[in-house]
Amino acid sequence: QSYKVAILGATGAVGTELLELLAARQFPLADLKLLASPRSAGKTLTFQGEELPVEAVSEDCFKDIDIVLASAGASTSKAWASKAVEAGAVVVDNSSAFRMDPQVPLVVPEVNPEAADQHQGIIANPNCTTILMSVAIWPLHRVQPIQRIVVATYQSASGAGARAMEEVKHQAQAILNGAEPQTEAFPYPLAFNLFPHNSKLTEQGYCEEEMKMLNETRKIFGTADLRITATCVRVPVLRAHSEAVNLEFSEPFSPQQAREILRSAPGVKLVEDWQANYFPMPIDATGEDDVLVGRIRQDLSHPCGLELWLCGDQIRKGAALNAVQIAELLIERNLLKKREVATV
Ligand code: A2P
Ligand code: 11C
Repeated sequence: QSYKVAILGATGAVGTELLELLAARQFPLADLKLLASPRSAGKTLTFQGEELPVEAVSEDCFKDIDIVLASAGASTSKAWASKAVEAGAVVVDNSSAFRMDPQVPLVVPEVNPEAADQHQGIIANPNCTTILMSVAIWPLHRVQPIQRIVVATYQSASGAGARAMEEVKHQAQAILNGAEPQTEAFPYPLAFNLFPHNSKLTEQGYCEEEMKMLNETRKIFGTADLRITATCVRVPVLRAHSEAVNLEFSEPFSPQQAREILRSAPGVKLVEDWQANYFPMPIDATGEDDVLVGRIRQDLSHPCGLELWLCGDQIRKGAALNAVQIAELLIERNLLKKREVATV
């Protein structure tokens, strides 16, 4: 069996990666439709050596589509997801539009694949920082429930899209040429700089990105009372996010045991060379499927505390790969609507 797939936001950073992953993973495609804004209508994108046209998203473009992989921002998803569902598709949505909707499963396949079974047409892909942290800490949480998480993130430009990645390169060039860096996608120059995450601030003093980590992790883990605090920071890295994670358990959790668990955990690669002081770095995580985890150590300030450091490709596991894995899960678990299944 093969399936008709549409990518909404095909021209973006995540959309481009979705195209690569569908090809690399030999996703069973009957047809692939590329959708973006009217600005991109008439463009073409290469898929498996073939030039495919990009269409502007429209009322009738979801007809006969089985799966929509949406990565065009929350407002675009809010405008089009229900239309795609009405047309009979299942939408895997990478935006924040529906993540906290109780009717919408929020899925990291290594953590809560069974949540997908309850879908009603839309499945949400979590925020990138949340996906990366969840993959790394869930295997520990299963052995001994985590009581509290304190996390600081070091987030790359890619989280703000393809334009932002170009902007940081131009800024670096401008600075090296002695010129003023220009800002458009970001509020401040990012090259040779960093700033607290540029999402909207809430009344409690946390920014939206930080609140996403709190709320989404709780929903994915199914633990409404898990205590989490986060500080999210944008750093001048192109496309992999890093996170310093402090975990508190109710009993001591030895670093050695954590290492053993993570060595065989799905989606995780243990990267530690203590002699060489070599641990996960965003350049090593770039283009990788796995979340790189290392620098696992006892928290000296708390007998039941554990410290770890992780890096993961924001565009890949943080977005596109997780979405494709969800689509694969829909097929494996027979969760596409019957009438939508296309035959070759
Ligand atoms: P377009 O290239 O036509 O603007 P990124 O996250 O890298 O910035 O990419 C965003 C993606 O979302 C792009 O593919 C972009 O298409 C698409 N997009 C943005 N706004 C809309 C919209 N109103 N309708 C459809 N697609 C949109
Ligand atoms: C960032 N995580 O790195 C954000 C981008 O809710 O999907 C993605 C925001 C989201 O800036």
